[in-house]
Amino acid sequence: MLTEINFDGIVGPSHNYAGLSLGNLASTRNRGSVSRPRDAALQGLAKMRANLERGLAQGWFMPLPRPDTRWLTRLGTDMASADAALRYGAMSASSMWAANAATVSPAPDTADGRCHLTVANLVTMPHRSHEWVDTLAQLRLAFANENAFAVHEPVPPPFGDEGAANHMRLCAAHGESGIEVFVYGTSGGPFPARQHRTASESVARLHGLDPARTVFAQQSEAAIAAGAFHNDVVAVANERVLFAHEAAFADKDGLYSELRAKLPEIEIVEVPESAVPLGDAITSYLFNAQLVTLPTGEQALVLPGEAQATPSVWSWLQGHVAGNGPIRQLFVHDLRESMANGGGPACLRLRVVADPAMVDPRFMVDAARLATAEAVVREMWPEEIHADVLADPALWERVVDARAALLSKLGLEELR
Ligand code: SUG
Repeated sequence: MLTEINFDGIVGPSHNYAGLSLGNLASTRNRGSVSRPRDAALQGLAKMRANLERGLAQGWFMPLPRPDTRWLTRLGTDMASADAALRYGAMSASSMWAANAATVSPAPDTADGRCHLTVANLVTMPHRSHEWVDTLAQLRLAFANENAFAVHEPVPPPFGDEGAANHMRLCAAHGESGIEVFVYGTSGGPFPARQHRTASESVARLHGLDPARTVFAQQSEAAIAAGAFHNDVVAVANERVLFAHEAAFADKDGLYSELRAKLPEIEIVEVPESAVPLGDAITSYLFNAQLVTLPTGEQALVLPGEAQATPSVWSWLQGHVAGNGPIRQLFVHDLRESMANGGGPACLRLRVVADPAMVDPRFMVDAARLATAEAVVREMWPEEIHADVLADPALWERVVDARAALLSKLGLEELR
């Protein structure tokens, strides 16, 4: 039975605000702020529990090893002597944003009938460029069943690939064959375009997608320049619904007509600039909501608190649910620790359409396993991290021990 499973990244114990992501306005704005790793992880786990209680299939990924001493070794240094930029990079908890772990093509879309995953190389940002090694190890464990899954190595540099954050799938129902939309950037004004078209095309080839059911669309330069460093900051799709800001795409009319031709039942919900200015969409993360299909068949948005706190956004949403639009319910979550680094509800999860029975059960979540993870987080995760403390060996040790405790409680020691 094919189901959409949301795999959320558990926020790691080194979560901090080092301001490493140029073009991600929240990351830059919060540089040097005091982070709260324990609250951050609990906020993420609370979202997982709520989605589970809503009847959605939920999985998770473990935090990656931090500090990443193997990366520093390859750079000829270590935590004691590395400069601050490399030390911050080695301590980053950025793998929490699982939407950047991989691009996923479910079995009904691929030539060999398996679900294909390509780990993202994340080459544009140094602090994220070393995630893929440990993410790949984790994907190979979670999706080890070769009858159901094919897990690919990253597309080689210099072709930047940021995974599912720049990929949307439209279909009549998750278990049916879909249209896969790859969104790439060419320029972003002062900011980098992180997803390269060559990378997107490579992933589509590796996954064995039907070219007639694959679409490549350019992200608008204005959106990147305004802070939409990934497409999922300005657009999200679920089944037959595409929910996007008017300014998301370079050629929206061309894209919409191509999509309508390929999937006649598509419903495009476009939010105009006059109702929600692009700047409000980006600070509120309206489009970085999880757009999900509830067991009733209704679609719902899982939103960050910032969406409710932004008047233009909240009034647009209230108007939509009061009318006949396809989004019928709104759920709001406090994810402010992740949001302060530019990561909303949709960034925190990787969608995999698969049979949950084919996934390594240690990566599937239930209430008891959530309680286990919460207990470890409450006991072991640092309460606060000031950016200057990232140089303190006692913190490095604490982060290593906290992750080790989690892996051991969840039976995942082989990821150490
Ligand atoms: O890559 N932030 C992440 C946020 C990723 C959000 N993901 C999606 N949109 N899918 C990024 O910019 C901040 C790290 C720092 O500043 O310390 C960071 O990496």
